[in-house]
Amino acid sequence: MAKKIIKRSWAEPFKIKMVEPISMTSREEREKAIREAGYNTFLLKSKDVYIDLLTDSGTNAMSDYQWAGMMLGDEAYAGSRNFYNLWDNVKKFYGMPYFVPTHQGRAAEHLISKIMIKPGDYIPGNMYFTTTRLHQELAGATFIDVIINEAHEAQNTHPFKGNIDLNKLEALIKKVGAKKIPYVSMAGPVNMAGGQPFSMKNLKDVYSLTNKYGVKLWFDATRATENAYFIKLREKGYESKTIAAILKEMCSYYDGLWVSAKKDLMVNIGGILATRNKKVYEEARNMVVVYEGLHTYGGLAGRDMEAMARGLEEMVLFDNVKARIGQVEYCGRELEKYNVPLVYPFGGHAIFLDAKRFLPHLKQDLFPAQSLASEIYLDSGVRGMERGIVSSGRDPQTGKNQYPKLELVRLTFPRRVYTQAHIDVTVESVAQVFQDRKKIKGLKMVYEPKYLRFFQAKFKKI
Ligand code: P71
Repeated sequence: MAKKIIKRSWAEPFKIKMVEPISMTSREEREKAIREAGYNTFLLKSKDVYIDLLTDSGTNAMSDYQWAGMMLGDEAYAGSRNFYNLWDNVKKFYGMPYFVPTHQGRAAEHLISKIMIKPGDYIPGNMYFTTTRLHQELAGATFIDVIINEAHEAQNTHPFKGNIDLNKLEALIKKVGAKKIPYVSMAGPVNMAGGQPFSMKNLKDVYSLTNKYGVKLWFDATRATENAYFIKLREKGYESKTIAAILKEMCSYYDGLWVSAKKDLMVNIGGILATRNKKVYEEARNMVVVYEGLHTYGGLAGRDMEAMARGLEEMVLFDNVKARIGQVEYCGRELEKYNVPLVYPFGGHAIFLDAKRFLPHLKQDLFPAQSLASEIYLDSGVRGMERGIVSSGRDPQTGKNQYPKLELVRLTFPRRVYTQAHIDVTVESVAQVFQDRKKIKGLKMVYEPKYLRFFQAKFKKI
């Protein structure tokens, strides 16, 4: 008898020690909940959600090692020992000598934008992120997208869709002048592109180019270990390097970085601003006192900083990243079996449903991704997030709606939280909605806030 090839699965490198009950709701209850939430999944109460794939931000499960650290919180107003533990690990894992804690990522974005940007400046970046771009704009800059064109094509399977287009970047530098570009804002992986990484080669090239013109390079390192994992998997020469070594090499090309610790570090709250630039550090250390708190706590409790310090040690463990990205990929492969249109390649933190192809009968003005997210919730209580025309917002100059090429629903996976059975239930629900997609008629926006409208906008069914 011929020998069968036996598949060898990966599994999580941890087991469950504590559980949190979640609510199962009826279709009637969900109909009421989503109507009251104005068909915006951000406005749902968590008690009405079954499987919460809104975000991986602050929703992760901490380890027993992190929880033990929470008991060692030194809540001194000044000079908490947890701050120094965290600083040591920021140096160790990001290789940056200077560091200021903040309460979360956008607080670090706020500080760095205020410090570096003058009104009339330009900030090139590899696709926008909502909060990042807003802080850059509020500081007086115009954001310019210099990501490669492939990133805007949901179907394109380029392995590094987070790459910066060097020609676009150089053309901008030549057009507006290096003096008007305080820094290039580079994220990896790129959230809005579908969690797509950049390659080390591209980073090195961007570094050479910016160096040539004397432009600084800053890093949104919020999910940098996922970028490092993709480099290990996809880029020649990195196969046998550790995640920690790849991360350290990535960081070595940047002048500084900011992090929302609510992702990679697997904590519920926290942010990092770190740099090798002493002048920028001194300004940040001074400014953090105004907006966040003393520079040895930056809006955080001592216990939060200890959980972050320990999260830094865990985030670089290969098996952790592999299981995390493996779960995302599992979801994608299962959805493919039902021909659900997705963004390719699968990203690090989420599966992105391609709402334009899912609901081809809806114009973008009818908010296809917003409609799809609310229909999936209605079907099963699974909560995803719109990442399309609502998230993209209005052009700050003209006030007109921006029409992004990507009209997506993000199903985002908190780290170490959900089981494979939860993923199966999610997949079955999306497949059901896909089967019934012709019934979906779209939405009308009836309330629109000025900033980051996707958080609080309200809709009515057409
Ligand atoms: C995510 C979030 C949280 C979020 C933010 C805005 C709208 C919806 C959800 C936050 C990020 C991020 C990157 C790459 C900076 C921040 C801000 N992501 N950079 O994906 O992904 O960090 O939330 O800690 O302030 O759900 P912050």
